[in-house]
Amino acid sequence: MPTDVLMRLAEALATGAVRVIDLSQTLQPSTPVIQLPPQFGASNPFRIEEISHYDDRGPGWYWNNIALGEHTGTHFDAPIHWVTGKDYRDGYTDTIPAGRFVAPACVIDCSKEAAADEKFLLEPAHIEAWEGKHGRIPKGAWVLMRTDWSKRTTPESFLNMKDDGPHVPGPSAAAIRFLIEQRDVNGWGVEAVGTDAGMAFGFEPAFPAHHLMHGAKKLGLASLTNLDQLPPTGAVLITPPLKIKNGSGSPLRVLALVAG
Ligand code: 23J
Ligand code: MN
Repeated sequence: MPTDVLMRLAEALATGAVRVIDLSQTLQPSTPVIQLPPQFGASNPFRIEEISHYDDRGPGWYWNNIALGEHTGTHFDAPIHWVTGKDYRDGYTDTIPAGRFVAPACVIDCSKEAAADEKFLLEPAHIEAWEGKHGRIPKGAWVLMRTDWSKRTTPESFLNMKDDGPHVPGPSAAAIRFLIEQRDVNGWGVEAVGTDAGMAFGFEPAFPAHHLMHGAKKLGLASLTNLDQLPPTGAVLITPPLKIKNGSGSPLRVLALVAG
């Protein structure tokens, strides 16, 4: 019986006592991309183009060229993404300390609330009610908002754009402030296209999950899936972005280690 902690982890993975759950969407040309008002620059959708497929362009190999915006599909938001984080030299995808890419997760289930109200906002009172059942959010943890939004499989229903803006659930500014100031989290993750609520352009401050989290060197994860397969506490996330020089974020594979 191995006693070293990592050898015990390896054995638990081999026996299935610890499972790996993929929290990433499949990246494809139809992957929804955030839509900002037309006066702002636009993020490109995912594109893929075959180089060769065991054919006269390459008889023994298959490969593709890809192109995409940094914030496409399941993706990571680096602190430098927002103007409030612009002076953090360790806030780019290539300079964030790698230790921050492995951290525990607290999952707050807001699926019933989001089903009843597409503009549901998580407030500090919801977080404190969650802590009453599951314990205090530890320093350095990810906090993930489960909404079951990833079960919306058409781009239209996922983005849910209405005349007054996207009707998409997310955090209030007060909830984000609480997670930073009272809990010192690693970052904030959601199932929706961006870490902020759909109507967050009108919040004070605008886009608080970006403005406040990144201003505090915190990280973001967007377009997560399978959050319904995670326990409220106890999962460990592995979330390394691509090491893009001066990158503001990147698509990534998000893995959760779950015991039992
Ligand atoms: C740029 C501007 C506003 C937003 C975003 C990007 C994102 O959600 C993102 O993917 O970081 S809200
Ligand atoms: Mn982003």
